[in-house]
Amino acid sequence: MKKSALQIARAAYQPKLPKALRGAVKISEGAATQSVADQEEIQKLFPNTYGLPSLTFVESTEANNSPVMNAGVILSGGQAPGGHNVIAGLFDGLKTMNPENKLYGFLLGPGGLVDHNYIELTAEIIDEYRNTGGFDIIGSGRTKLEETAQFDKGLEILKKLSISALVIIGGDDSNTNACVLAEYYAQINAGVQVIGCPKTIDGDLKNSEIETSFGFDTACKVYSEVIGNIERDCNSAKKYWHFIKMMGRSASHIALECALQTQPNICIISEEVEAKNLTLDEVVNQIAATVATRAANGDNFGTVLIPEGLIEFIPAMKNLISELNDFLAHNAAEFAMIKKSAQREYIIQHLSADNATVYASLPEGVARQLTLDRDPHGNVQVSLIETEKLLGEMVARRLSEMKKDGQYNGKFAPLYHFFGYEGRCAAPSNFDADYCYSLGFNAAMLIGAGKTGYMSSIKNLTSPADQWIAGGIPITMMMNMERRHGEMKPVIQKALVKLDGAPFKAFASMRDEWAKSTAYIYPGPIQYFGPAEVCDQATITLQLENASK
Ligand code: FBP
Repeated sequence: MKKSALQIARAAYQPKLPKALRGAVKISEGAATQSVADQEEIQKLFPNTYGLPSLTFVESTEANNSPVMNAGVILSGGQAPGGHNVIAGLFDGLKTMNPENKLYGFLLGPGGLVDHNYIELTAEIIDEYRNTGGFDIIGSGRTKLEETAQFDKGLEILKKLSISALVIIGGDDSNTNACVLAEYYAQINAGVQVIGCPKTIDGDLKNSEIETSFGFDTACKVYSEVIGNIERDCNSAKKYWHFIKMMGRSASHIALECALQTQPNICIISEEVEAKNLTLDEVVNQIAATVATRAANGDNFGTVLIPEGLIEFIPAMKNLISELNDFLAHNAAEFAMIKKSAQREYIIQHLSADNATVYASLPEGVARQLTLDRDPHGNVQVSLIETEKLLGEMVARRLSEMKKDGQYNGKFAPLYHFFGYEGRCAAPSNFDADYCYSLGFNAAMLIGAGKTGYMSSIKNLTSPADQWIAGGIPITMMMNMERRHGEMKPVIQKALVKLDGAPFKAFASMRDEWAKSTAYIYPGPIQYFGPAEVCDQATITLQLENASK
């Protein structure tokens, strides 16, 4: 296969590992852990994997001789830069433990385990994918692993291939499923360990022990490069308002990080909208007010960042979506029979009065998008909702009212963008290449130590890689009970933007200035070769969070 010059140069990059993982390791056990909330219920549901200690690997002088074993790996959910390096690190870790060890990859996500679709990942295959973006080495998928029948079906192929450990690389939902699977296999004495790895560009799988999910760094740097380019275009032509929707299903971490990197005129943070109980009209009025202020200074241009999950954080919309989720989960078959032209009316008739009023007020397109199929985890597919257009059109309407009242006298020409898929498979930054390789290598060490129900954890990430701390965190520690598909379920708690956290505070202290003046920053493309301050910087979010600890 023909390769670009950068691909060839990148293939030779040797990712950095934490010092403790460069030779033989031994485990230092922390105190017993408990879940972040709902301890009694979680403990009851996970009797075998609850309360385990957190683990840290430290250097050892004794060689780690381990018997031959086989492992399996699954990529689950949305792509995130660095997934291939997790697999490469896992492969190298397994081979370090015993060169006879084998690694199998299940194809197209968790479905590959259930349907027995797999390949053996040989050194030749792995070498083709080192330091590359994408998940195409084995593909990904969103099949939810939650039924005992699926676990048993999976066990058949694991036994057939003599696989005694499975690594699931995924986001909060997939790691929740990894934990359920670990518990089940422990309970039936299946002889299969399950280890999770924290993946998602959304950056919402993090907590006191997991500093960031992989892929967030690269994706934000790719988006920030393009936002910077748009800002420069915008500041050159001085005639457009750019409404840019940023991926991130729920939390606004991506929008916030990109705002810190590029200093746009406006960035909406969904979590703040919810905390202030803002209505859609209030959000629109705020944007329109900034457009008017800039116009009064002769600046009929600007950039607005909008997190894709915004709609679910506007309290009235949140209530509506929550009722719609329950309603559609219980009436899917009947709804599917309704003619498209009658669906809106059908929904209005079946919702409670308040929600029906909100639903009826929505533009046709958005109303339809809210009833589209949920993803397998029951989430609304917010990436399909054109929030940027909804806001842009509402701002235009508001500005024409303001014009009539003499409060605005400018030109408003909006342009719309959505940055999501173009960042998910980018070649990983040095940070993600190193972090992912370490996560995978570390997962192999957890397997070697006989652990199950743990998430691979690499900490101290704003220090140079040799000072990173490697270990394992019991997945049950991250769990609480939440309503899903109309039922209470144990799930990993999603990390939303904290309004008292350092990244939001830094943003809030500067945003009024960014709104008025034109203070754009142009980050430029990710650099792989050159000085460490250009190539190896962690995200601003991570730097601010770690500095505030
Ligand atoms: P994960 O949580 O699985 O990592 O996926 C994140 C994400 O990229 C979201 O930002 C986005 O809303 C969603 O996936 C899009 O899903 P799909 O890839 O199915 O279109």
